[in-house]
Amino acid sequence: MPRIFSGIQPSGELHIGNYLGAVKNWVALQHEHESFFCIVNYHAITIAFAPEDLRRRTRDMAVGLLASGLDASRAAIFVQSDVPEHTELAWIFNTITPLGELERQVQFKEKSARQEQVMAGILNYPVLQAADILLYLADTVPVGEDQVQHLELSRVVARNWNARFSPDVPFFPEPQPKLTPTRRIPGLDGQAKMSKSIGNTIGLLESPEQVWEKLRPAVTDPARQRKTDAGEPAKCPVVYPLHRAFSPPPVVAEVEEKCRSAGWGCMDCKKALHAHMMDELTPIRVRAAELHDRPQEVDAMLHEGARRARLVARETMDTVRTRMGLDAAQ
Ligand code: AQP
Repeated sequence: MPRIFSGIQPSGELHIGNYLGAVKNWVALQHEHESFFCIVNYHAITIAFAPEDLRRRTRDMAVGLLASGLDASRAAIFVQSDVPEHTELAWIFNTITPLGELERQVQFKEKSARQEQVMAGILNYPVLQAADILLYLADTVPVGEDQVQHLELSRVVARNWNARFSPDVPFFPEPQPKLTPTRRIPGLDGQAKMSKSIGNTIGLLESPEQVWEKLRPAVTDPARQRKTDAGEPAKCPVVYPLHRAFSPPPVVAEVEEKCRSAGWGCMDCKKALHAHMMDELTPIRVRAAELHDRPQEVDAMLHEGARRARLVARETMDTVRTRMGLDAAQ
């Protein structure tokens, strides 16, 4: 079976952008791929955090992933710090990655601009990401659009290492992104992408009331000042894209027609969206509540995931150490 890897940071609550851009795809792909899904806590410590929060969020993330439909009997679901080979390979990759490649990463520029003092971890983040993926020799990485540039860097890393240490038959594959039709979910502000660290999110596990409180004031096409003003769905930055993600195609067609003819006001449109969102999200919320009450089961699943991941990770590192002459004492 072809192998896939993907990761998610426990840097905040799982939101519908993560779900639509990545996790929903993981659930679909786990059936036809040998799958490794990692809660990347070493990535999450590149921004400010409190240890107790990190511990809780890591468990909550596992619960959210399982409730979304990941199946621990098919996929290895694990925490990055339980597999030390990730940071070992990242160090090695740091030694073959030109600084300029890291400095031009858009996410580095954006995240470092939000911080007073920029730590090296923010710069080296995509090197660790390359190690995450290549440790499992994964050639396909289901991610949202924001990760495409980082994957380009993973290919550069794979190419550089192969050229130096495995020139005849490339050892590392060059991983390609696998995007969904909902590859970039906008945040509630209608400007930036939906993002945990910006706080413009709808949480995957929020109650119908909480979701409505967020949807109600969401920006729509500015041309629709009154209910009788006609609008253009393409200019509606949040509600229309979410309809496309959650509502069945006949409803999306109706939304388009009712917006252009002013047959619905924006509030009618939001109510319809809310109903379709909750149809999909309520069963996930119910499953998550059940899993929350069984923390030992979640922990056992994470341990088993790490055990399976380490079998592959150790094998990769054996080859890497041998090819690089890092095995003198063995
Ligand atoms: N708005 C989004 N639309 C589509 N996909 C998204 N992803 C994130 N935001 C969107 C995808 O979710 C996966 C996990 O993301 P992550 O948590 O590892 O990193 P991120 O992209 O940095 O997510 P956030 O929410 O923006 O977190 P912070 O604010 O902590 O950096 C990835 O596949 C990502 O593409």
